[in-house]
Amino acid sequence: MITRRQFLKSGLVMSAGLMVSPRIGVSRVLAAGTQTPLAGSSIPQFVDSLPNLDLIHAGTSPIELRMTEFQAQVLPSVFPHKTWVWGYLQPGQTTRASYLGPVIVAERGTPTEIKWVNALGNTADSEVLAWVDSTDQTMHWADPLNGEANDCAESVEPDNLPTGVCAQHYAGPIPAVTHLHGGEVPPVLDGGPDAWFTSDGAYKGHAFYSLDGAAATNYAIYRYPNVQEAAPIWFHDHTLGLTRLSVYAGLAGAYLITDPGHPAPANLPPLVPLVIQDRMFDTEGQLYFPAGVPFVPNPVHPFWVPEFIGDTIAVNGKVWPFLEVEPKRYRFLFLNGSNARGYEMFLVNRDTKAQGPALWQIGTDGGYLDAPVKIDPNAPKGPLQRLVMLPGERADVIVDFAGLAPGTRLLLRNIAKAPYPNGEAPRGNTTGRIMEFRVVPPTGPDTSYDPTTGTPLRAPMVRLADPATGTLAAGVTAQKIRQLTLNEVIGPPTTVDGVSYPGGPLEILVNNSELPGTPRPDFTAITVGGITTYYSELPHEGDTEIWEVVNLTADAHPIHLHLVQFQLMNRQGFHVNKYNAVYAAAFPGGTYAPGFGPPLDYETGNPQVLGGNPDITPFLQGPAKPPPANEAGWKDTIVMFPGQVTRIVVRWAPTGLAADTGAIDAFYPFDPNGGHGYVWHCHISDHEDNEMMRPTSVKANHGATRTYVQGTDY
Ligand SMILES: [Cu+2]
Repeated sequence: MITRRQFLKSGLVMSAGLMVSPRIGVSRVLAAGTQTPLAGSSIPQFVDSLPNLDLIHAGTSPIELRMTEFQAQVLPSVFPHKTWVWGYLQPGQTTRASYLGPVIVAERGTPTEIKWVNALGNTADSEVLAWVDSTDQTMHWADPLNGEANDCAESVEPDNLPTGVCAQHYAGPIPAVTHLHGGEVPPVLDGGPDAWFTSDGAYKGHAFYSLDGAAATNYAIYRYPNVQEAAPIWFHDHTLGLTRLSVYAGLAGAYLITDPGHPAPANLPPLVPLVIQDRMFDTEGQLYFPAGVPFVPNPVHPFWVPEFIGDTIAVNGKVWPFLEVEPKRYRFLFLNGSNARGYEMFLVNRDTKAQGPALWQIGTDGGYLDAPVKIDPNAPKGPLQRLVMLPGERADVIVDFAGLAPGTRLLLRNIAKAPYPNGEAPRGNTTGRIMEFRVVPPTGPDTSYDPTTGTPLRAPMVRLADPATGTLAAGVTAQKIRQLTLNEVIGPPTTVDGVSYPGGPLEILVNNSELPGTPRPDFTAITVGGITTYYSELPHEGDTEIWEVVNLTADAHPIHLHLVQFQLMNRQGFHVNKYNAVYAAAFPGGTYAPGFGPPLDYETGNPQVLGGNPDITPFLQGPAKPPPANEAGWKDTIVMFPGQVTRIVVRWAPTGLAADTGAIDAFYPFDPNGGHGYVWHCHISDHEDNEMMRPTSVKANHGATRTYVQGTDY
């Protein structure tokens, strides 16, 4: 009997063509087959109005949020079934209109203490079939029972794995952990993949933390410092190997940091969150998640799909809602909370087919832009024609409905292919539609902030990258340059019941390294809670680094770094085939070795830069393109296109520090250093769940050390 982990390794060898194709039996692998999919095209649209999300103004009192299973009317109310979902409920709540939320509004300078309670129960009691019937224990995942729940009888084993390798869905207490996405927080409050804890309080990941010092509980108390600039950040589940399913079940909400010291422009229209997520349903109205054959004949991970692409669009937890708007300005916070689907969005008049009005973007992941950026479907072809968002990204947007007659109906359209940008086009009548806006008579004049005036949105932001030139901004020095790759590991072709399938993805990697990494002389072993992880990105607090990420895969990936907001410097094409040949040849033995890490020594393999990869410079093609205006702000998640090098400037320090602050003088107001640290990863949750994630641990500032008192120093 070999372990799952060993088998994964053997699967990777197989991907290099050294083993024969596995035997796959369709009939019993269809674990999700107890559900009958409901075609998205059969669901009526624009029946219900957009749900309001619960709002919590965080003060100085602690907040409690309980991860709870409940039923919500996710499908249109004409549909006879409610949907079992998971959400963060407040004490006393047993249900809620939307699984999403709440929206927490916190003030900079006032910490927010949240008790995250895992009240999700046991898989045996859960009605969320999309979660229960899609977990894949062959993956590197939380595994609370240490494989005990994995002991399955031969008779129920999926046939597509060798005898002795068991791939039952998980049965046991449900693990969860909440990550504050975009938050500048100490590592113990990051809520990363190894900080999970189970609903029965009996099991925890090795990075578990609770402010009260509890060793193992069904809750974690985090006291967020709220020291960063105003920003529309959010929170969601981040459990190792389960994020795609737990967020799909509903675990996500928004967290808006406001800054009384640097107020927003006067009279911004009230903010309406628009959290966009694709979903699938079964004929009973329950969430459906395709897992395993025949979707992906995967010889390594039988229940994992490389990208979940749903046939239905939900906004704020409601399938195809409408929103009544007066002919005036509205402010929308767009958040792509999907697993894998990207969106290219614009408004169109349903009756006249005229495109518009324009979307005026006023903010990005990390806060306000300096000035509004017009995204206009009638503009010349280019990046400012449509609002492009991959999972994890936010866009703060003003739309002016003025001049539209009551009764006008506008569609929010999506034309992004999935997977982005070269996959299948969305269907015009289903996934090409996000929601409808209906104009109603005005109730008064509009005195709100007008983005067309160009009135600055803020004191000019600190610039690490110069958006005009696509280079480092004046006064900025980079202490390190890392050149890192994005890799997709493709398995061998398979034949299922006489049908041939091309090899599909087995796992997706950053810098060809799995999350835990492998022992190498150029990786640093850090052991926390008895678990050793091999780190390669160990930045110093205060340092500014340029990350040049070379996308060797066929798809775009939204790459997300924890702790920091960074800036996009530029994007540049490269000759993929020529580079790939040199890249593969650089591995020991001269052929690409999945999961090996970079082919060369991380520190010294490329004398120019860190990362351990053959230098990309000789293979670059065309000019380095500066960021489009709406991406030239603080970002924590950025789209990295296939066939391109995406260069970002990452300063391991707060965003507000002047650009010319010396590295030895740049500190967080809390201790970001040491220990288990953070992660950086692809925000396609199907990818991050399958190894497209690496640890980072911040090392002490090169300069003067400071004494922090963890938990009370902010
Ligand atoms: Cu990805």
